[in-house]
Amino acid sequence: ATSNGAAQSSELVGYDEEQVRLMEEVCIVTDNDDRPIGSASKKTCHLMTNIDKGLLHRAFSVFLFDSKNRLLLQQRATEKITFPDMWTNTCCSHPLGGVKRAAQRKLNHELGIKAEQVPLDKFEFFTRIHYKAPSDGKWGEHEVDYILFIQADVDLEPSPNEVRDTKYVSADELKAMFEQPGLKFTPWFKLICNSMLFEWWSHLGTPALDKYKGETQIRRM
Ligand code: DMA
Ligand code: MN
Repeated sequence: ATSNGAAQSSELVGYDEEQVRLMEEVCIVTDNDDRPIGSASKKTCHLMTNIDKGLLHRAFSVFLFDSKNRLLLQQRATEKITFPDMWTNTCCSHPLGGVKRAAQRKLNHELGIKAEQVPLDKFEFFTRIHYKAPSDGKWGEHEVDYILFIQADVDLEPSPNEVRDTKYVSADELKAMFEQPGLKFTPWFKLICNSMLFEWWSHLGTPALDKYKGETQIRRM
């Protein structure tokens, strides 16, 4: 017997207990222009039956670069209910308050990075992307995703329940990974890679990057 509300629902039978528990977290439900219109559980927000009716929620994606301009990738744990085992950007989740504070908290939760190594004022907001992507038929994503960069050298202690592997890559090394058969990437990471990422990355640490920051328009992808 369990008192866990999410665990009792048939959709979540057979999944990792901790990941099932996290499906009870709350997400901000928004309209197409990212205006909050309510809240719903992570489970509700990620069921394709609800996404197909238009349910949309707010998310964030962190891209962490080290001082050598290498991007930190993670491979999602096999235990993840959505997009398991796929390679993706450093860290993603759903904010309840400020996205930078949520990013700092999730970098610690997923990767064991101490808050003092990723201070809030080091995060740079670039833009928001609105995208929809199925995971396995039952589950999927439909988000307005805040894209954040941070450049910092950090110590990693990944949480095995969240992260299967990590890897620092240069832009060329990432492009080579895309050619490797058998590696799978999350849809939102591919969307960002196929649009803005490599251009922004090429300007990392230079004033030329500034013009890309703080975009007000939501990019529809
Ligand atoms: C959700 O990420 C956010 C995006 C941008 C896909 P996630 O599935 O890793 O969220 P969580 O870590 O909360 O499970
Ligand atoms: Mn989501």
